[in-house]
Amino acid sequence: MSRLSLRTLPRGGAGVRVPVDRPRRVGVVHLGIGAFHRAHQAVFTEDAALAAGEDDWGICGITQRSATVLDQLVPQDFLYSVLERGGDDRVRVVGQVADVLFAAESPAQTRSAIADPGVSVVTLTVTEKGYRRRADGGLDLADPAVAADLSGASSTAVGQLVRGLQARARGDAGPLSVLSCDNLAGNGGVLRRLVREFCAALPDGEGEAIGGWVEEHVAFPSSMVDRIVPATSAPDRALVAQRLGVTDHGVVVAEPFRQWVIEDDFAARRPAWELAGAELVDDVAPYERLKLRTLNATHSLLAYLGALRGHATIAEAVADEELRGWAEGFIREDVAPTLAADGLDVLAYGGQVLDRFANPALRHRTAQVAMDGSQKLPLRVLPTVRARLDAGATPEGGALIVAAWMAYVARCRDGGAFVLEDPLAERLLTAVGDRDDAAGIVDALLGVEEVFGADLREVGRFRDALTAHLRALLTVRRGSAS
Ligand code: CS2
Repeated sequence: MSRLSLRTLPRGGAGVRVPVDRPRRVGVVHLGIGAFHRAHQAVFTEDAALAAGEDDWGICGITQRSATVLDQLVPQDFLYSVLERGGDDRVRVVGQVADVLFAAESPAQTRSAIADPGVSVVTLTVTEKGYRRRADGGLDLADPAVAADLSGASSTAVGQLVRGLQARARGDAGPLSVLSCDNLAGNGGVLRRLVREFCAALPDGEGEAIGGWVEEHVAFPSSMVDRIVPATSAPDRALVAQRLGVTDHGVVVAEPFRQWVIEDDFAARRPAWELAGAELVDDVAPYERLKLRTLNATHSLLAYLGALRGHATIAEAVADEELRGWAEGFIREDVAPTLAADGLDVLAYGGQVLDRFANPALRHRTAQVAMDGSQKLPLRVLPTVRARLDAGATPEGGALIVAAWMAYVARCRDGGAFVLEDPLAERLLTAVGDRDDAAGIVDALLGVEEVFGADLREVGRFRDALTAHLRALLTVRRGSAS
């Protein structure tokens, strides 16, 4: 079977959609062109460009970690398909990506892409850990990759961005909007702060000039993104090949649902994303809070508790009635009261989220969502925990999620099929050591300030709730092992 490309592009057919027109020029640079971007912002951008009749919103994708995306997309003229799983499994070929660069191999081209006067938007999906923040939210200048970028390397997203902005300032290429699409509350403000701190840390006064230019020319709108995009599997590729009649090495899988809420604060032209269903609003914060604290937190609950119970996928975990009950209890008892002031219907939203998780065709692995817990819990679970504690309540559901993560870390220490994929893995496993009592494990992990700050370990009520949940989780395991 031949491979997907402009030459072999099929004409479409039942349940297949192919690009009508391809962009003539690049208008967006995207840092972190993984599966999520390709199934989310790229689709919105293609729909927006088609609806507005604009052909200058091609995407230049930058890959940070490996050249895999290049191997997938270059031989295919950057075409790839999105397989929408659930119901009738639709295939859509997306043609909005116009170029892909591997930053480590092409730092100069990466800078030129950001400095191109035709580009007016840079978007990012580099995951929580890609921001290289300290626990207090500032740029981690002690991180070796950040330090290397400050002296001229180009391996972190913030480093690539600032080097590109310097080139843009030199070339007087005009204002730019930088739009973070990662699951961080206030992601625009977070990124602005990191860029400022990177500029300030540049040697020899270099930073002052670029810092000033950024303040005047760059906007950092926040945004909330939502679409479940699990890792692609061999059966997904086979299904696409069968539908298209050509093979596609770049297939991404997604649920039918997609949402994008964007703060309407741009410094220059942007794609007409509202024509593709995006919501442009004055304040994204309530949407971000709702999604992070409900969807993402419950995802983590199902990932850790599900994995501990031997459920391979989120759909299996949410079909486990006890786990679904705990997820509902967490949303009702902990999340809803905390978000009451936002005036959104948390319970209805939570119900829809759990129904989306139940989509059996997605096969989203619990181990995938369980990754990087040290980076995710502080953003999606601990704000709820702190808010409940401040209100004088004990967040039982929040404590259950944290305890499940702790049990998962301990389980990874014990080996077998469990592997701790986390930038702090070594630190966490060393902290746990060979402890196997609940109080000892809670004590050791609560002491990891990068995750829990210095406050939570002092709250007796929280520590007690954690210990009780962890004890129950460890007992079940011992029971089921014997
Ligand atoms: C998930 C998210 O992997 C995870 O941690 O919670 O990637 C989730 O699927 C997306 O945020 C959905 O929009």
